[in-house]
Amino acid sequence: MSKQPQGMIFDLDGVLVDTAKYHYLAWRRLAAERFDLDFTPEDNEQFKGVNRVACMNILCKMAGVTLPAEEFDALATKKNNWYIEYVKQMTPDEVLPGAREFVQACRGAGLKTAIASASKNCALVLERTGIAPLFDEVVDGTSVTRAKPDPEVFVTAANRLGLPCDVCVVFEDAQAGLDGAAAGGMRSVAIGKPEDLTGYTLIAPSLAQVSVEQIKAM
Ligand code: B16
Ligand code: MG
Repeated sequence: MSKQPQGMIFDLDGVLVDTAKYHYLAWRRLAAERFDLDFTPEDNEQFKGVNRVACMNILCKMAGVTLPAEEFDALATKKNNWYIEYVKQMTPDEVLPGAREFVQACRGAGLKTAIASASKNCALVLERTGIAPLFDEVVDGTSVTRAKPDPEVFVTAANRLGLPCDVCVVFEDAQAGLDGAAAGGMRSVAIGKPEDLTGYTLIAPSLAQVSVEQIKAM
């Protein structure tokens, strides 16, 4: 029998906040400007949960080019600057439906909470949306070296919460993140559609459709 969950580890983009659309718009602009590529929402699925350098590698592969390191870095920076412009305009309204309420309910039930995000812009997103006080720990792309699906970001979050991985549950919208949770020996709740995702313990369209009772019964 599985152990009772004690730690809730949340991905940021696409689970707690609606920033996935801004990443998409910035990659789409770069793909059009530099490679004359039409970057579709389907292409974007591969970019979810994956760190910036890994996303650039996928884009170069899609365009069929190998870039010198200097241009590679310059393009990644350009995309990031566009993304930051969007994030600077964010308001607390862009916290996803049910997210604040669900995290609060978890804390009210005595569960520990953490963020595990690939993003190096996590601090700015938290500042704009005001949700940082809801979390005991934040682990982001500035404190880990290996990209999801490597479990490093989730295992680091569990360690910082002072909990073993088998009592932690990961909430993720990206396949790379669900794979990372499984590799770290954690149960997971997929946020999204069953046709896009696999390898999870539970699935729901958003945190508005998940209850603490369901998690405790996992
Ligand atoms: P940045 P998450 C991820 O955040 C995004 O899903 C992914 O699309 C993005 O490329 C990655 O962060 C890196 O973000 O360029 O801001 O460092 O879903 O792990 O919270
Ligand atoms: Mg995500």
